[in-house]
Parts: sequence; structure tokens; C-alpha cells
Amino acid sequence: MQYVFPKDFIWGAATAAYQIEGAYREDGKGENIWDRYSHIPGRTFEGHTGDVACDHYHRYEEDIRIMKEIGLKSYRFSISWARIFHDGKGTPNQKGLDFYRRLTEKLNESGIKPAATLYHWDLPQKLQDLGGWANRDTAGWFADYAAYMFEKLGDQVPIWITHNEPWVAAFVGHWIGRHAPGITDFRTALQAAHHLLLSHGQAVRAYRDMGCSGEIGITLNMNPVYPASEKEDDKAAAGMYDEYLNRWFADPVLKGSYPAGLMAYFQEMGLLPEMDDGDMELIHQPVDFLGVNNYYSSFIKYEGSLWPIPAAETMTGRDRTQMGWEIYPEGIHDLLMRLHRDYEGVKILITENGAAFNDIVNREGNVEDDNRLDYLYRYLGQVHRAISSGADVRGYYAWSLLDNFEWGHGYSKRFGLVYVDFRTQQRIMKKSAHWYRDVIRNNGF
Ligand code: IFM
Repeated sequence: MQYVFPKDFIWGAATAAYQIEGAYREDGKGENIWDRYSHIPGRTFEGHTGDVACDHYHRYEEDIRIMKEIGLKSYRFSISWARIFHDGKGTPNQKGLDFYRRLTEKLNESGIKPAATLYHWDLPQKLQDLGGWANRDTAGWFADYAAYMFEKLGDQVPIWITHNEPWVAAFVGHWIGRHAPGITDFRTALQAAHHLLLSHGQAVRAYRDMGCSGEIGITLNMNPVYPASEKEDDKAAAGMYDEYLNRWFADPVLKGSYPAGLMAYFQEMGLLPEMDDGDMELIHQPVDFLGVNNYYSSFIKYEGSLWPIPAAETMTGRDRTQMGWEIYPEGIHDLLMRLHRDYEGVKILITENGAAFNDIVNREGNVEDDNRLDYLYRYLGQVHRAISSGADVRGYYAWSLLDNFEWGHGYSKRFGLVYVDFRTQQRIMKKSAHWYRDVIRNNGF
């Protein structure tokens, strides 16, 4: 074998509530911002919604059987806040909680470690009506919900993730407007980003105060950032883009401050978010790990006119996945080494990595997704290379276990190791899932 991974390496796969659960108004679940947004005509591909998705809410037992067949050591899923608190706060919904207890108990019985994300973009709509993440109170309501989950599921869940990709929640949801709640205001996005970070800190503090015995961290979407050319403008733009995409979240969590360059720039532009004394200390709680989601790399050119960040991603001509994301496996190596260098001692879980391709079921009823298998093979090879060079990577979760609702793209992009026929809900393990099963069995490939 060429690549042997460390003993006890966590091999997993990931999903998120809105993308797979369906049952969107069952058993007392409240409306969330993705329920609302996906029902607005024109917001998602062909009007797709997560109303049914993979129907995982009813089929979780079958899905756990598949996880067992693949041999997953851990399963990363997210909890739907509005299933637990219909209005985001107030009286908890027992039936919603029961679902996650059934799920996590079954996972543990099956020898699969649950890794629960508390927020994967599905804010209860009632809280959005009160200002959503732009409202500072939302951070406190999130911490209350988090503490409730720690109390009720702490005995079943050893790995907790406060937020998934707060950059996307803040900037794609509140500036670019291509995700719920569909706002297009940069100042609101920066304020939302600050409150997302604050809510992370408050939840971690609650976890510690409650004396919970598991591990807690946050998951960030991170790309290695390279200048598109040797030009000074491009180099400066790449530095700024790195502060925006990676460091705006990683620095406050791991170092207790926002990156200085972009802080000064936002100050000059009059864009700084409102913050209170003590916020940065609160955000800077010791975490047990940093969750890293990486799919591609950013090659940045200076773009004078692109307000407010005068930097833009550019293409380099490499092969692309169905998302249009260029395949550059060395990027994940560079990213992991950079995190190892810049955030000393950081323990990393790769909480997402994977690829969308146009899968088809062949005459034999199989899905021969060699392109995805190749992608995973090459990226995992580079993860191994980073580990060999000292990066402290403890686990890897493929995105995704199942084909699912890919946000604005609806069901048109398939990321799963397992194919889902959305008309019949039939599941088929793809060739990549069979390969991944062998990787897990051998702890390498
Ligand atoms: O599907 C998403 C997931 O919800 C968050 N990270 C990126 C994935 C692929 O776009």
C-alpha cells in the first residue's frame, strides 16, 4: 500500500439536515429560512426544494445500514434547529428531539461515531423575522439551543461542530444573496458574520461550563489562495482575499482578532461591524479541533472595480467538476500545511471534501463514477502527504454520503458516494463507495 493513515484515523462521510431529511413540516418542525427561500419562484434550480429531499427522516435506518456497509467510523450530520425549537426559542419540540435520539442511538449501536453540526444554514424563519443573524440576540438564542442539545444528546454525541461554513452563511446569504435569506447588503453580511462567530464562542463556553466530555470545534470553508500571476497587484489582492475567505473566521476563533489588513480597509470604507468589548475574547474559546471543508483552490487576480473586495477568482484551465470547480489536489496539501504553520498545534478534521459529477445508472444498475473515485484518490493522497509532513489531521469526511439537495442547484448536482433516485428513493452504492469501503478497511490505499 502506498498511503497508510495514522492509527485511529476517523473515516467518515457527511450530510446536512436540510439537504437530506425532508419531512419539512412533520412532527412539529417549524419553518426555516431554506423552506421559505426555496419556495420563492426562481431562487433554486427548476424550483427544487428540500421538502422531501432523500426522505432521510423516515429512511435513516436504511441509511445507517449503508453506512455500516461502507464501514464508516463516523457520520457527520446536522441538526435542524426548527425541528427542536419550532420558533427558534421557547418550548422545545419533543418529537424533533426524539428523531435525533433515535438516529444517534442507532449510530452508536452500529459502531459509528455521531458528529453533530448545530447549524448548517437553516435558521428558524421566526428568528429571521426578528432580524436573523444581523440581530445580536440570535447569538444568544443559538447558544441556548446549543446548550439544550448538549444536555439532551451529550451522552450520544462525542463530536460537536457549532457552525458549518459561516462564511457562506454570512456572505452568500447576506451579500451575494444566492442562499437564504437572500439579502444583498455587504454591511449586513459583515454584521451577520460577527454574530455567527459570537454565537460559536457562546456555544463553546456553554459546552465547557456544562462539563461535557466530548470534543467541540467549528467547520470553515477554506481554500488555499494563490496570486493569479507574479504581478504585485495580484499578490496584494490574493493576500486580501485570503483574509476575507479564510482568516476572517479562522483568526478570531484561533487567535482572538480579525486580520489587520482587512480590518483597516473596512474601517476606511466605513463598513466595520458593531461589536462590544469582550466579544473577541468570547469568540476566542479554546476549541478541540478545526473542521476544514475544502473542494478547490482560489487563484486570485486584482479586480479594481469589484466592490468591496477588489479581488476575483480566476480559472487556470485545469479539469473541473460539475460545479465548475477546478481540480487541484495539491491545494489541500498546501492548505493543511499552511494551517499547521499559522495556527500552531491546531488539530484538524477534514469535515468535507468531494466532487459533483453527472452520474448515470448503467444497464447493470451500477454507477461507475471513476471521475469521483479519481478525485478522492488524488485528494486523499495529498492529505496523506500533509500528514507525513507534520500536519495534525485526525479525520476525513467525504461529502457526501448521499446525493442530495445542493442548495440553489437543487438536485442537479450529485456529490454522493451513494446514488439516490429521487423518484423512488432507491439508494445505490456507487463505485466510489465501494472503493472508499476498501480504503477504510485497509486504513489506506
Ligand atoms: O453541499 C455543500 C455543503 O452543504 C456545504 N459545503 C459544500 C457542499 C458542496 O457545495
